[in-house]
Amino acid sequence: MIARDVRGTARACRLVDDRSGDYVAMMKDLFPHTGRAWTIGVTGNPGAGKSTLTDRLIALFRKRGQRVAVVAIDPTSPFSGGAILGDRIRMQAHFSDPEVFIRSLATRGALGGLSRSAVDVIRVLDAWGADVILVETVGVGQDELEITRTADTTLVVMAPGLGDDVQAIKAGLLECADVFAVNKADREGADATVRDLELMIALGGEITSAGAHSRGHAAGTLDLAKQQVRHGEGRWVPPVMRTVSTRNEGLEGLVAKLEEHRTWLTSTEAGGARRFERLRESMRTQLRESLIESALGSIGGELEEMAHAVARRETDPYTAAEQMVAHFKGR
Ligand SMILES: Nc1nc2c(ncn2[C@@H]2O[C@H](COP(=O)(O)OP(=O)(O)OP(=O)(O)O)[C@@H](O)[C@H]2O)c(=O)[nH]1
Ligand SMILES: [Mg+2]
Repeated sequence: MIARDVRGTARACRLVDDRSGDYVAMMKDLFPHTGRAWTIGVTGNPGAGKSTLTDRLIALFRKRGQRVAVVAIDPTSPFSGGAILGDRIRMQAHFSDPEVFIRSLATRGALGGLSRSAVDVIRVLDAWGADVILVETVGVGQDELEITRTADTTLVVMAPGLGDDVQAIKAGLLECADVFAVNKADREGADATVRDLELMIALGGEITSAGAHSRGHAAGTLDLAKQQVRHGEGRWVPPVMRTVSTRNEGLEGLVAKLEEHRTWLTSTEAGGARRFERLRESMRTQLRESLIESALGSIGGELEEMAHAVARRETDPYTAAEQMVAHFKGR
């Protein structure tokens, strides 16, 4: 894989999927070879045009001579059954390009679930030598939000006429957004979506950056709020870009903004702090999963017994959990 072998890399991805054999040992070995890739999360409502946009982004990055990896997450949600097939069709042109690696990940019931697999696969592709890793997720569900939080740069794709537009995207997703693309800008309602988003960003920024003293009086004008945000602690203000990915319009401008964000991440104190925060967060997730795994392994049948005891009302779930933790610690 480190020799940039595609088949080896695919095999490594499967090891991650199965979490079998020497998976952890492999992850340890390859970690020193990671840290070079730029991870861009592409998220947003079902059908907003994420895959079409991703396909265009692949083409743009390839034109610049960069190696590109794509991780398409299939949430197997009621919204996008068959998403993988659709994604594959939309990115078809790149499948024969040896400098492009496309990998799909399905939601699994496995412990640690999707987000851990995604983080690991991203590391594998980083070690493979990807310059850019595009991670497509539908912006619904906790798992997906978590994945979005692991990206260096998060692109939120919106489309006009998808119901309540701005209201439809989750607050958590809004917090994650570094750049917005109002895709399908050829459709009616794009202007309104752009306006709503800009207002929302300005208000959100004002509330968090100006803090307590601005509470209590009505929000200022859009421009005023924007100015306050821009001057606050080197904060990044998510730009709102228009794209028509089916016609390849607005993509160069979008990439320019994504790159601006990358520069912000790597060259400012606030960006560095955010990168560190993300790393710490991913380690916390890893720790939580490792703890649960080893606790369940060590407790064994006790969980089952405790559940029966709780069902018979001999004890309560709180005491049961405390006892199990005590036993686990004592081992
Ligand atoms: N009019 C118009 N249609 C677009 C544009 N971008 C994508 N589409 C169409 O919108 C549909 C959905 O596009 P996808 O790229 O599959 O959207 P997605 O967000 O990946 O969808 P899921 O993965 O299922 O959530 C397709 O039929 C695209 O051809 C655009 O800019 N304008
Ligand atoms: Mg898609």
